[in-house]
Amino acid sequence: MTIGVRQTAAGWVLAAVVLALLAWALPTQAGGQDGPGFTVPGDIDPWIIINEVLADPASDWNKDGVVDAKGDEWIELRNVSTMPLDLGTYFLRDGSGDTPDLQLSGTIDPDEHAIWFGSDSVAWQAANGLSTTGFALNNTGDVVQLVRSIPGTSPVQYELVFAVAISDHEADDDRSSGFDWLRTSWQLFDAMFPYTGALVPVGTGCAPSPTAPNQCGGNVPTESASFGTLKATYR
Ligand SMILES: [Ca+2]
Ligand SMILES: [Ca+2]
Ligand SMILES: [Ca+2]
Repeated sequence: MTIGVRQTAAGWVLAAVVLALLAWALPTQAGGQDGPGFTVPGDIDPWIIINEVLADPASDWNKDGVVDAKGDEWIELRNVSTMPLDLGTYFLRDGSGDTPDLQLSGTIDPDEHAIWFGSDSVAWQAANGLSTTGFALNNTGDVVQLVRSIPGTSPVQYELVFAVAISDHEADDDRSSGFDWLRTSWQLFDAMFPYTGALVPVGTGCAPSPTAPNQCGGNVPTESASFGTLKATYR
């Protein structure tokens, strides 16, 4: 599944992705939510975003000594709110089916960039008697979803929190893609395997940045309005 992420407004990206995902019918609740920098439809919770994804690893990203197509995939989340958030009810999954690939845990601080590897997913799946497929992010493109369990549902149901779409040329050896600092565009980080084609997102020559802010070219957080979060990031 490939969804264009060419739009310049992050909200637009989300709207397009979410509309495409509605057929998968995650349980819905009434009302939209507004958050920092976003006005979004439906159930989208803008306080935590999928900030960067690397779907086709060719390096030992999780530093376990082995380069593994499954274990070294990674997904970076960013807390774009102003408060610490408990991740215990959040899950990650790709576009194949409703079953989550990983339950998250711990808390994420404001502007913290937290990362989960395919190996984390495998470990969680093994511990829960599930098939150990990991995230299984398709190298021809995929959708990555952050979902949250709905309290009181049995069997447990999930609501969509955030989703991004990765296209074929983004899911190639050690290329990641993600939002710029202001979350206004979706960029390709292809320093390790330059992309010279014309598809968007186009090549930037910038490097993947697991657990760090996505900064690329002039795309550095310099606005005075974000000084507080900037300070928090580098404290
Ligand atoms: Ca993959
Ligand atoms: Ca590894
Ligand atoms: Ca990053």
